[in-house]
Amino acid sequence: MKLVIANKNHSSWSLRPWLLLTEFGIPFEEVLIPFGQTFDDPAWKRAITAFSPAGKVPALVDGDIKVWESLAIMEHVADTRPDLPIWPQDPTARAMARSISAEMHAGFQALRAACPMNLAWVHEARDRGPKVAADVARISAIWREARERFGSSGPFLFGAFSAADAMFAPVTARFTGYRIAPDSVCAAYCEAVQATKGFQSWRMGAFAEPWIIAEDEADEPVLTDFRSSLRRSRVSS
Ligand SMILES: N[C@@H](CCC(=O)N[C@@H](CS)C(=O)NCC(=O)O)C(=O)O
Repeated sequence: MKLVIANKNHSSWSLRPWLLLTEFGIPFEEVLIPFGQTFDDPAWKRAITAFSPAGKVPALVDGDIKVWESLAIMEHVADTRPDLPIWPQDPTARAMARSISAEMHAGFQALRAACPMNLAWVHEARDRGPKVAADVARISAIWREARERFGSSGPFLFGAFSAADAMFAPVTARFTGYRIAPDSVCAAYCEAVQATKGFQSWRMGAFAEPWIIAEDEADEPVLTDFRSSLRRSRVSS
């Protein structure tokens, strides 16, 4: 299998299936096609369209089969690996996991627009308006409900890591990067996702990237820049 992705620092949709495959130990070849200066760079579009008719990342190529859209990729992985608990086994938990993953896939535009994913940067906490607050409230309600009803066997939404956690992983990065900490349950959940080997490895890849996509950066002060700190520590050691 080939998973086609873009910049690890910025491409939140790419992170989702990458993390799923990595956490479940499913072998795949990573094909990273860096964005150009902007998201509609024609050379990037041409390159990505060879893998995805939608012209977006992520895209999965499994032999002759092409799958695009992060959620469809996860379903394809679940279909092809029925031996793995990609979705929770319990039907009630699985129904909720699928519903909240679809809700994530289709929603939370206010949070996504106001707080673009940039793993290298941490911004100051501030009021980002009622629509972002409503998204944050709904996401925290989802996380609290899943943790309370189904999460007793582990630190993830349904106990063990599942596709639902992969779907929400970039949101945990936004909560950290924009210092959104609604409550201790959500803070602990963000920590658990970011402590996975997969997330850590993706983040190190992101820190090693030189690219910044100006149109996708929040226009506000950066409190911490992990990439420059990393470069400084490499130079001084
Ligand atoms: N709904 C899609 C969203 C994919 C998406 O918007 N990907 C972004 C990168 S994170 C992209 O390819 N942007 C380039 C563009 O829109 O031209 C999915 O779930 O895969």
